[in-house]
Amino acid sequence: ADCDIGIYGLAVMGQNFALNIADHGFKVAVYNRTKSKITDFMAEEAADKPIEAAYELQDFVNLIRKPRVIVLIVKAGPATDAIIDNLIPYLEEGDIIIDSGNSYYKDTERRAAMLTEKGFNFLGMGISGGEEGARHGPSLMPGGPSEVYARVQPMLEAVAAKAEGEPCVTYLGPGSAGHYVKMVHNGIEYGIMQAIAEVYDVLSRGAGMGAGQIGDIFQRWSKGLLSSFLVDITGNILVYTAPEDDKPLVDIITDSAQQKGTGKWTTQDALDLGVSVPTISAAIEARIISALKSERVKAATILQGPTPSFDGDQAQLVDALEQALLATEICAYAQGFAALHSASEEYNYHLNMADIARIWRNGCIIRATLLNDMSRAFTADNALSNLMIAPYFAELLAKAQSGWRESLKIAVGMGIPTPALSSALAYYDSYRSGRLPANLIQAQRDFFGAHTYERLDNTEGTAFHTIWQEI
Ligand code: 2AM
Repeated sequence: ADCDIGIYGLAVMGQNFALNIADHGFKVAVYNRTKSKITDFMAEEAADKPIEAAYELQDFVNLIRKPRVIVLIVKAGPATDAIIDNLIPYLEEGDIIIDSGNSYYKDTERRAAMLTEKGFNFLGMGISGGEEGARHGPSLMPGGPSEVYARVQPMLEAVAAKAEGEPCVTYLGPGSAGHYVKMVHNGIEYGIMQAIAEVYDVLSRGAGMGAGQIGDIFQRWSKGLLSSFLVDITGNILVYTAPEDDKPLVDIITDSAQQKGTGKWTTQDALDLGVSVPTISAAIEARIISALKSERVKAATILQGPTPSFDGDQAQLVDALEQALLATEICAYAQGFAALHSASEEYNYHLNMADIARIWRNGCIIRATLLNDMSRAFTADNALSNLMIAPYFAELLAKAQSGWRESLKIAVGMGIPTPALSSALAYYDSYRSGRLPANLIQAQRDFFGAHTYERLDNTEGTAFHTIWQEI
């Protein structure tokens, strides 16, 4: 029993995380339900590494030094419950289980309570960065008891991505804080991906540019304020043509997006908490509509709209869209942080927003240069009610807004849908409106349901009701 840690689950993420840990001087025990994956892994990637395999659960657990640390990197949901149940008979008091799947945060709460009750320790830890991140440094989002985190902190700091030398991992908060933060990370990711896709659509279907040309634009943008993983890979994707094809691969890919649920959970929970996350929600809805491929193809022959064409200045459109994308990204992050702010109060996570921005700077899918500035903004004020009003971001939005508005006018005129870019602008315009038309909503509610209203000229919050019309 001299392994420092056990990894349960040898799909690609698990394999890569095991290799990453082994590369940092830790001895790793590995196990997987399907035995052939263990055999293959040991014969190839893990050969010559300080990795030991077991083919039975008892042997796996025996390989690990006590108190044991076992990381689960398996399918989220019932499979995770089944695996924990199977492991329990082999565990001893004080052993630590870390669930690194994309678990729903309420499942994490439940598992933490169950395992703690039995005398075991549990951390729910989000991992982001995909296969590459798991192999060479992911962003890690752990939650649970702080003293349990302290015991695995050196190992996690060693394997996490680094940003300006600092590890992209920190203790986030109790209970399900880690999985909650990971969930919101994925919600922001959905919003940004959709915004990028809309910009591509305006340039492609709208302005008639080829994928390669648009790819060059994204590659240029990725060197500026938009510098980020998602903008960078978009540039690389758009300029790619497979050797066997005669056109860019992106042009051949079916336009139906799939989803696994973490983005949707962000919207669902935000609605429960009464937080507005319209750009994240727009992205979920856009994926849902995209999946209606055959309905859309039929409707295209029935429903009328302009045929996209653009005879304006392409360079100006490109600059305007750069501003629209920048502003929308800021709004997506602002909505995500607002969701975290409410969740932190509601679930007593005591989240430190600057820390979260800091560990998202590298390793994860939403890594972006702007996160440095977000970290600074929250360091200056952790209780910041909305990222948009931090001076640096208010200034960026002020500069971006004319291009943002211009590009949306063009998109709307051409009939190109821009749910993420438009919802972000509506979010910005609503949030900066000292007066919204909710006075009329209140009047309507009072008219048909006697729900009462308050008056601007009455500061005591008195409830008024009017008989609007004799019936
Ligand atoms: P497998 O290789 O045996 O399918 C991602 O799917 C990972 O989760 C894989 O390692 C997979 O194991 C594991 N997994 C999924 N469902 C499981 C279950 N019910 N029990 C054990 N492992 C499971």
